[in-house]
Amino acid sequence: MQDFNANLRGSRERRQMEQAILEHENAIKKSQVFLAMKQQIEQDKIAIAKQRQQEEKKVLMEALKEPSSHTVSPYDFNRGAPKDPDLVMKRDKVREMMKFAWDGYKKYAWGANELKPISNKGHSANIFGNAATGATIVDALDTLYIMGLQEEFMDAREWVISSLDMNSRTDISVFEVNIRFVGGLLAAYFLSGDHVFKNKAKIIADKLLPAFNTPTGIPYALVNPISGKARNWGWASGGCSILSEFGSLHLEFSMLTAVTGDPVYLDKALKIRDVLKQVEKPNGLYFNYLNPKTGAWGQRHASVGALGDSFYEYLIKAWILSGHADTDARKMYDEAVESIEANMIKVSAGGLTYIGEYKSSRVEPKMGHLTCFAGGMLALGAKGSKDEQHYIDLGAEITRTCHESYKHSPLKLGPEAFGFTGSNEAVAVRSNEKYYILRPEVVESYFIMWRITKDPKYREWGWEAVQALEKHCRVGSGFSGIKNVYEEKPTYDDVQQSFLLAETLKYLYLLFSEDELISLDEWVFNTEAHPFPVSH
Ligand code: DMJ
Repeated sequence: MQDFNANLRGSRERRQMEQAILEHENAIKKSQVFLAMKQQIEQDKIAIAKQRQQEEKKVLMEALKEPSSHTVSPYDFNRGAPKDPDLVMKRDKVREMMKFAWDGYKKYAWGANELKPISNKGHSANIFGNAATGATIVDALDTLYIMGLQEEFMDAREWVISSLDMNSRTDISVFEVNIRFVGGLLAAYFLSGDHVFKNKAKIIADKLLPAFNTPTGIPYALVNPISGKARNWGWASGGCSILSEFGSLHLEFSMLTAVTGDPVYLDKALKIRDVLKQVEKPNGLYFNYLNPKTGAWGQRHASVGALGDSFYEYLIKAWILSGHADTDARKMYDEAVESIEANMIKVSAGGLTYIGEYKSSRVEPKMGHLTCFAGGMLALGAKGSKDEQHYIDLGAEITRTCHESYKHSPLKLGPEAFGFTGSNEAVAVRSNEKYYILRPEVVESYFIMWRITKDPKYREWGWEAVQALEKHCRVGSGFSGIKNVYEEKPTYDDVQQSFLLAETLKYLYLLFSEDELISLDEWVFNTEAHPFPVSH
């Protein structure tokens, strides 16, 4: 009986084992099939991407043969050269820094999005979809042109024709591609008059259009350039789109319509504006998150820094760019600024004016480096407002506060965010806010404030920034961000952001040029500092 039971158990165990082996083998076979399918899908995607790339190149070449209805003459970059030897020296220094940053990128990271100036290799952030799409080349084009770095500009042009390809297989950010690529190419077109740039801008902008297929017309944040599938960032308040992202398309899209004659771009931008005009604005505030399916706000946070910033900038700039014809934009800007002033602008105990972060009816006494562009924006919006001097003064105060944040660091470079509580004002409190990544907003405000007020302190502050960048950020083959601006001996993040070349160095160069070079009466900068001509 014992033997019988043991046999029975033995054969049951054996059957179970055989069954397990069978299942295991089936699973292996299945995963091999899945792997083969995955490889096939990847290969198909590569094939589609290659085919698209070739088709686009053909379209580009064909378009170049045809006479264009929209033409511009090349801009004379020699205008606005300073005569004062001190200014000449300072401007030449900035030009040399640009050349250094460019040469390092060209030598070690050509075609990659950005340079790692210490490890001497390419770098890409996920905003670019992790593909090598030459963000630095496109972002730098107009700065090279303005600085008269002609050989470098022509190298960049060649690369745009032969290799600029946005058919990456991963999702790309609608906002980043718009401000850096579409904006950069359009500005290169307006300055050089070369149709290559205009046609390439259209090819890239067209890849963003599927993101607008939502019930409200508010676009998603990310789009796949091959499949056209779009989605929002997983972290953005339950599937919401972000105000600074979908609110910063108007300048580029209205310019695209102007140069191509195709109304589709401006229509998309106006649809967004309609939604924003109609949505309820408690206390007159726009919040950072909006659901593209329902048109309702998400989390009730408002900011003139991260997540909100360039939406406000684009309202006033749309008015200026249109030659003051876009009165809707002006009205929206004036009302928004009044609400920001009433709800978010505070004066610290030490007398510093700052724009705080509005979070569910409370204002956090903290300002981001990103918010520092607002000094320039407020001064730019002064003309045509109810009280011109008031807004110039407000812009000046915000700019002074941002300068304080630089002054308080031993490196004379400002942190990512700084607080206003306790006795140490305009200083970063949290350790993860002490970094500086070559951002432009503070020098951007120096530049605009200088052009509007002619107060020499803005040039002095700009020169302080040049010296600090040169002394602390210049490393190996380029410029690097710094992990903690309060450490006398800096440690580096080893990334040369493309906006150093697009914005920071461009604004500094213009700060030491005369007003005729990219006059503010004739040009409007997009949020990545790419200039577009004012419509007359
Ligand atoms: C740039 O890409 C643009 O200026 C954008 O509007 C905000 N952030 C960076 C620079 O800091």
